[in-house]
Amino acid sequence: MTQKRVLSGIQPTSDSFHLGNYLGALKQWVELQDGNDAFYCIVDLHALTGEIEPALFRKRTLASAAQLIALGISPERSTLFVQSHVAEHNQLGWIMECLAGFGEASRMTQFKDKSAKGGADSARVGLFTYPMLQAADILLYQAHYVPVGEDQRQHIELTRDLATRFNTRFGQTFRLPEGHILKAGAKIYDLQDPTSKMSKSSGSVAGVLEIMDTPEANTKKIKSAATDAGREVKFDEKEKPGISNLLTIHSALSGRSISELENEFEGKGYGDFKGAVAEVVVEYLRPIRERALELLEDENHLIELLHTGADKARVVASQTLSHTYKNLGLVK
Ligand code: ATP
Ligand code: LTN
Repeated sequence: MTQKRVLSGIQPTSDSFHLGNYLGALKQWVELQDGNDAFYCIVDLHALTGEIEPALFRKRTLASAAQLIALGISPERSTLFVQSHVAEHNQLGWIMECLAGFGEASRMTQFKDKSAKGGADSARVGLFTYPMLQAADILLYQAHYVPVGEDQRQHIELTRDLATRFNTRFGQTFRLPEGHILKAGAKIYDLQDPTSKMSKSSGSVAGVLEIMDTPEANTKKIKSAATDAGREVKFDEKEKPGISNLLTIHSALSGRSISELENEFEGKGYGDFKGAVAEVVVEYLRPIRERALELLEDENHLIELLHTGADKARVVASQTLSHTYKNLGLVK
């Protein structure tokens, strides 16, 4: 088979994915379905590293599935599944934890950032071991490519290091995956604070453009986005982080180049430009939101699709796991 394996995951940590998730990662997920053997996973176990509320958590997992399908992940062409449905993830996760060094795990910036945010005492052990479970997600499927946003680069590097270490010590077992990280759109910033990334768990949603938000809410967020000194619509990430972020968003969704947009808005103010960005965003998201809401009306059907996905995923995952156990000398 000449098709390449693709694997990625996303946490069901909010009612809605945001435009950063879409432009940084999910848009690539959709594109990579063509010509590849793609596995996409809703990583509910990873989400347990934060606060959860059971009823809401269940709802969010299903809403994540609905949004993924609505934005173009086809359950027929790809394998779409929930991480906790495939127990091999935990099983290989443990092996990865036994392979990783305490020092290298301590250097993971996502862990450092997230544990610093909540205070050292509130950080869970699971937050620390999170990257090893992620490595297991990837290595189980012998993935060639892992489409993610820029913030995940370090976790992919760790995954490669762990795979190399295992292969060297115990014999060829895992393929070394490569990150598939876009240059444009790889990092979308918060509209209110354009120096930090747009994030589901940032605390405030005022600067976060959500797929499931109403058109009115998203228009309002864009119109009240923080802008920069001056009045010129120009891409300059240092001096004009707010406007540059909006230019990136417009360009990624409209398919028009940044310089084309700069020319169009030359001599016009920020107000006109924001109006145009709002229109592009709202019209792009409208059909996605509607389709997701439609899918959520039939929960049983959605769950059935996810079970079918998990059955397909398990076939591949169990093969890798038994090969791993064998190479480790675990008695069968
Ligand atoms: P959380 O705040 O709960 O960590 P998040 O909003 O950062 O969530 P994740 O579930 O961690 O989202 O990420 C899903 C995917 O979206 C990842 O591949 C990540 O790289 C990408 N991503 C997240 N935020 C952005 C962003 N602001 N710009 C570009 N890509 C992003
Ligand atoms: N850590 C990732 C989510 C994630 C993931 C994965 C991404 C978990 N497992 C496997 C790619 C491949 C995040 O925070 N975005």
